[in-house]
Amino acid sequence: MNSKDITLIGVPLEEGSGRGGCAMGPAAFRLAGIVKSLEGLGFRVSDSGDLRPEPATDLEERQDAKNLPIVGAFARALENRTYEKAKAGTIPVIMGGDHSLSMGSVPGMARYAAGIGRPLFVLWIDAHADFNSPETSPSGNIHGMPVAFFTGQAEFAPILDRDRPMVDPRNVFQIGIRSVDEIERKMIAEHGVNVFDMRAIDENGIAAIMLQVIDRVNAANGLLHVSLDVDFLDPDIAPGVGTTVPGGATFREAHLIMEMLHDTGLVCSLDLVELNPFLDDRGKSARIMVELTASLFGRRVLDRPTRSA
Ligand code: HAR
Ligand code: MN
Ligand code: MN
Ligand code: MN
Repeated sequence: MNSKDITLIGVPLEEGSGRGGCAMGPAAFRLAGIVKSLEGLGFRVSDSGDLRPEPATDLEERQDAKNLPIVGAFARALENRTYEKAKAGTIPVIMGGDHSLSMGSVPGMARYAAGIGRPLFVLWIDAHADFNSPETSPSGNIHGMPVAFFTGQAEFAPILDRDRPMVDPRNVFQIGIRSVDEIERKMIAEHGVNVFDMRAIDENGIAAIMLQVIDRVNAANGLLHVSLDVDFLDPDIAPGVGTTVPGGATFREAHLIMEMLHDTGLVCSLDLVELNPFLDDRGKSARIMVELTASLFGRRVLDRPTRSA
């Protein structure tokens, strides 16, 4: 999208993750200078503050989808806020919060995309596939379920309208995957999710993978929502996350993804998720996430001829 307006949406949600800390994420992103760094790139940035919904009284507590009343309330509030801010012509940047928030941000963008007649694609940058359902989840933590939810494969409660636009699982690209549960592995294959695991990155390099993704979105005249989980990065460079998995992406691999995406102009919205400031080392994970955001929105070292579509 070519908008020069960004709306920040704070989502202090941690109940999807099974531990405390992610609720401090929005404050840490602000402290790490996200507003100034985007303004420095020529954007008008409006911080819409933090969502603070009350737990939904119509959703029930259950052991296989923990804290559903509050997670569901956040999904509803965020679906709406994301949709409205996109419809107003701005680029929503969602500061999480754990990854269950994508049960709100992605459906909100799917509603927006459907309204303008374009397909929504999702780039899921994560160590995890997050394709569990309450039936398959080993933990009951909802942050392991959002992809199954927004593709319509895990409608485990009346959280959002069942007739809402879903994302076609074949329009989901996952990069950096290195921790997948047994049933999840079958599910993502069965539904045609495009998965580039760490081995694919090692064997082909990030650039070749990204060109495939970009070509697919371009060919369909799609919009691209980017969902960036801190644990995509190697724990050495980003320790501020509850679910570290060894063998993650390097600083340069992550930046190259963002730089290549910027040049396409396809990105319509961004989730920054799973940052846990309580586990961080002197703010370094918050800072690297803000730097990656800057790269996505055009920070560059030297000018380059833009790759045409
Ligand atoms: N697959 C595991 C589960 O469902 C762990 C999921 C962890 N997810 C995140 N987000 N940290 O990617 O319980
Ligand atoms: Mn995740
Ligand atoms: Mn993850
Ligand atoms: Mn199915």
